[in-house]
Amino acid sequence: MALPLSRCRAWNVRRALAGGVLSASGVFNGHWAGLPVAGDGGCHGRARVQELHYYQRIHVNTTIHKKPNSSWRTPSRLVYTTRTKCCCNQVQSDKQYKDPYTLAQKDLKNLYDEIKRQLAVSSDLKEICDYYFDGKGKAFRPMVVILMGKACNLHHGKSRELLKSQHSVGMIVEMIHTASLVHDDVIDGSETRRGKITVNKIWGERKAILAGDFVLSSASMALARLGNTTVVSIFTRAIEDLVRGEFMQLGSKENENERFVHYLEKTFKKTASLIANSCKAVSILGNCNSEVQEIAYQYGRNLGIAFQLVDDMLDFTSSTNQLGKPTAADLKLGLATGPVLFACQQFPDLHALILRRFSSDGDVDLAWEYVQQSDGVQQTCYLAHQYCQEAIRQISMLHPSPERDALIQLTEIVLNRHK
Ligand code: GRG
Repeated sequence: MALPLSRCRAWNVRRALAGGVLSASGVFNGHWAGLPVAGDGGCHGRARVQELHYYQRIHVNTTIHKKPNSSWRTPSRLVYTTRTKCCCNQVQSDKQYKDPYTLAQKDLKNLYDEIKRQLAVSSDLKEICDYYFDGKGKAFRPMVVILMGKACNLHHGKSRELLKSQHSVGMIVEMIHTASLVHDDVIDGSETRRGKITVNKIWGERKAILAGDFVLSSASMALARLGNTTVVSIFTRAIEDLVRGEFMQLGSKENENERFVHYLEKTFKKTASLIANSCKAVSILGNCNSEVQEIAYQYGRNLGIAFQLVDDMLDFTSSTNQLGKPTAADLKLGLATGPVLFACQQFPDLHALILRRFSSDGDVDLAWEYVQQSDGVQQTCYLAHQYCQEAIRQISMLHPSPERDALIQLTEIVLNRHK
């Protein structure tokens, strides 16, 4: 019998909540990392009152699609209209949501050249370090940082132009991210990344580790040059979280509920912390008050968790060509991500496979089949939707601006991305 999808989703997420899995009071490192909760969405407007309407069409219809394919998420869209009202309640303008990449393009243009200048060394170390800064990455993190910097500047009535220090944060975040990818590929023994052969496969593991270290140290120098100790400590925390998140990924939990908490905490540390903290850093550099700093942080945190949940979904729904890396990679590494954890609620036989990290013959194929037969992918997508909605709620507290609207638009791009 086909269950109504919305009810089925709600049941699973609610069941997780009842088991303490997604507790709103679950605090990780001082930051709540549970399911987003709805709030009052307070308005920071002075002369103008801003209204945001959004609604959700989660799925074409409400029955489970047993075999999701890569296009099933396409109709899943958040649709928004923003109306700006004067205090006399007259609508002043309807804002068109801008494409985030177009809006950030000017500031993104020379990013990779500047990074290469930062990595000022001769010898083959330079060649290895430059390898991924070829302009082929999505530059997702710098784009978020650039848009956030401008949205924060405008919120405080300053020029929309990005400060030099804020621009440097865009560069620093991409360098730290790339250094972590180089190390990650060594840990996982990966052979391809961004459609290219990995650094470890071309130059060997020892040189890859050293190149990652070098990129990280160059990023640290650029950070020190900003001369802001608060921003330095924010990034130190983000780097610590990256390492802790990666370390957490090496372990797991026996208990089903603890496993989900562990997964979300790992997701925050490994992916969302860097995005959240770099959003906070640009708000600090723009002299924003603590309230706006928190909005920037929370937007980045929620968007970052959603980004990783979608990444985990793509491992089951995308093709190797689309991703630039093999699919089912997580299962092959022994990792139980969102789709598997949700599938385990429907197919408890998965529990044993998760515990032995899919190490027996046929485990990977069997787990893959369970996930395809379950609604684990849809559940993960639904959870990503929830985090995106919270990201929207947070960023909507800033004054309307094209950059703020682009950050809202970005949540949809995150949910619908295919690579
Ligand atoms: C800080 C050097 C250093 C190491 C930290 C290895 C490690 C320890 C952390 C790994 C963290 C890691 C690999 C996170 C992956 C996050 C993620 C989803 C990456 C994919 O991001 P995309 O899709 O990739 O933005 P592109 O290739 O487009 O940049």
